[in-house]
Amino acid sequence: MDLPPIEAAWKGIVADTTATPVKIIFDTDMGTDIDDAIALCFALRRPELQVCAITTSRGEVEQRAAIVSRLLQQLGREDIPFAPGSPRRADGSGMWDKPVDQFPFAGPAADRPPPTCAEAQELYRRIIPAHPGKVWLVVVGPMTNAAILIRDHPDVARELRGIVCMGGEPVRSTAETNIKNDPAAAAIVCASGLLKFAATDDVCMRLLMPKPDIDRLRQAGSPVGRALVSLYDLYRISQNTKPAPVVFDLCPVAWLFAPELFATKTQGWRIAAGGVTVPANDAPPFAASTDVNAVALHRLLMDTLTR
Ligand SMILES: [Ca+2]
Repeated sequence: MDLPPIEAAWKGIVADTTATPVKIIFDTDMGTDIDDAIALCFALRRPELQVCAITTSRGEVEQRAAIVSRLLQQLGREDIPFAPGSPRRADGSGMWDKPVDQFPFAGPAADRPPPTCAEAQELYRRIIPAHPGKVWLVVVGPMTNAAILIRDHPDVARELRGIVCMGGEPVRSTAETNIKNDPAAAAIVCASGLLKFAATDDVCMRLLMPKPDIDRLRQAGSPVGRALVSLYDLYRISQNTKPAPVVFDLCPVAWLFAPELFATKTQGWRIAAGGVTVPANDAPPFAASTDVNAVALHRLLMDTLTR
């Protein structure tokens, strides 16, 4: 870590792990890659965390919300409110990236609960002010919904404890997918001062979930294991660029209660053309990951999902 704990606390860029469970809203582009569902299941099973709501992003937000609905139903967590987010980017442009391959998991609409609210912002306005200064927004897709909250409902955004995200790649100067999918949204979030931790692409890449892990889930036969294997089998049909799932989205969730698993560098970002994240001295600081104890975090993940 580049910051001693007291200095980090003074800067407000550590989670308050003494006030557990940490309340989170999970904002996800679930349905394309598999790591969103893995990270959500992890969060639901951690006693240190309380998932207060789930919202969706990256176009096809209704399909992604339908997957969330079925997943919550299968896990017996229909008490958790969820809503689709904005189908358009923060600047109003249309967004289409990749098909929602896992949508068949959702099954018929009549067999699963409908969204709690018509739209994510309504859910944010309901949940965040009810727990002022307590709720973290965990953004593991494009930052669209967070940016719209900050821009259109700043009084509600100010009542967040903070935002953590999976996104950005300040080392290699390439555009990471979540930032690239809505650069205008990322610019709003990075300028807001609300971002406290970013799990960067180069660091998250170190967290793999190879086939023996999937086999363990399959053998576990638990509701979590069955749901994740069902989603994984749909994901495997289409994906062909990775040797195994990379569990990107686990990182910001884990940081909220186990920040010691990460090394970080305090920096701010500006968003350059195409969604490249560039360190900038005049941007509000947050903790950007520079390393992760991948062995310990992988063990924590598998213990949590299979116990
Ligand atoms: Ca994601």
